[in-house]
Amino acid sequence: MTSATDDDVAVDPADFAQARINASLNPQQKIHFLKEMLRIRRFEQTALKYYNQGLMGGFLHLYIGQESVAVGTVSLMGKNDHIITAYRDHGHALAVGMGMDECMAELFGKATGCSRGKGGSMHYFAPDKNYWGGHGIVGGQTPLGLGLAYALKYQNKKGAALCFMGDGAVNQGAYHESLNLAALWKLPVVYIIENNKYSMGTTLERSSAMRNCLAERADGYGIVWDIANGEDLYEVRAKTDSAMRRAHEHSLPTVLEIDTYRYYGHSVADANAKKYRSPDEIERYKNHHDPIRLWRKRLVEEGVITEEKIEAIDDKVKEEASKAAQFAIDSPFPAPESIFEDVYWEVDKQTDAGMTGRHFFGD
Ligand SMILES: Cc1ncc(C[n+]2csc(CCOP(=O)(O)OP(=O)(O)O)c2C)c(N)n1
Ligand SMILES: [Mg+2]
Repeated sequence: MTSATDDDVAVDPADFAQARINASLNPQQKIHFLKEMLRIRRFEQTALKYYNQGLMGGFLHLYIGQESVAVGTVSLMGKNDHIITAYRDHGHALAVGMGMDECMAELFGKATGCSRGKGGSMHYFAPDKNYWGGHGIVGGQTPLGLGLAYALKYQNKKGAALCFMGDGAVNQGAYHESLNLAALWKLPVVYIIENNKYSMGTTLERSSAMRNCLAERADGYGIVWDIANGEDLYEVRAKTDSAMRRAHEHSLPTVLEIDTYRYYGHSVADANAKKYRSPDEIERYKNHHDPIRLWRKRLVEEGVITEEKIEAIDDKVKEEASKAAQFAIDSPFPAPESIFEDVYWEVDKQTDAGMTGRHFFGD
């Protein structure tokens, strides 16, 4: 098996704006993508401020720099499409429509958070939005994503499971076991590798064989793969669309590697943040490859929006993030007596599905 061909996208690869899925976009939709990327960035910048004041426990893995990946891919999700990711999960959560209040409160460990303050940054969940977390074990979400795809096929539903992971997760055994079953059972899963070039403080060069292309390993399983430039929202959407159509129409898996970059340390508490890469490298990405900056420029050039209107949207988004922080500060902590709740869904909800362990496979 080879990488995806140009036919999959059916456009001049240099101009993904003309891809089927992008040519039909109206100005409102394009502005919406900008707003969603700005929401993620402002949400996280606000969270960082309060984290540094010591108001949040646990880790805080920021997604800043990678926003186009979550927004571009999630923008293609329909009713039967599902999503699961690792601990760097704020961007995907906001992109699927989770509210800033519930997400911010979760960071503060408050009872109004999406996981009732018991999960924190790494454990956002919204099953009603087909969003299955937020997982802390590197690669741990890859067999779970496979399970989501299996359930879709089992239920004869035309959908896809989008399973995100970092470049470090491709070296986990669970991922390879998942690829094997995805190919063997022809499951509609799209593995999206967010290649931000680092696993904690370890560069790709030091951690991965075949480091020039992580997706290519899919060849070993006969799975179609592709690489996308994450700084171009049009390209992210075009290539994700091809992968999702392969899942929807043929119930087949895809591995899609998306090149991206994170500006902050692995987590905010990254003691080595300044040791494994140079400030120049970070500045270069911020100045020349920032997905929000590039999308803004593109929309202004296309005549879709003016800089003034973008500033107005940005102001609103900043206000939304500040209000969410205030909501979180004003919210109560979970009651001590609720400590045994929310550990196992089955224990909290004594249903038939719970007794047989068939939640997702039930009606
Ligand atoms: C099985 C396992 N091993 C090690 C860790 C510690 N750890 C947490 S994040 C991480 C790096 C993962 O990097 P990558 O997959 O590239 O994701 P990114 O943080 O860049 O989004 C490691 C080694 C872990 N959580 N789980
Ligand atoms: Mg990484």
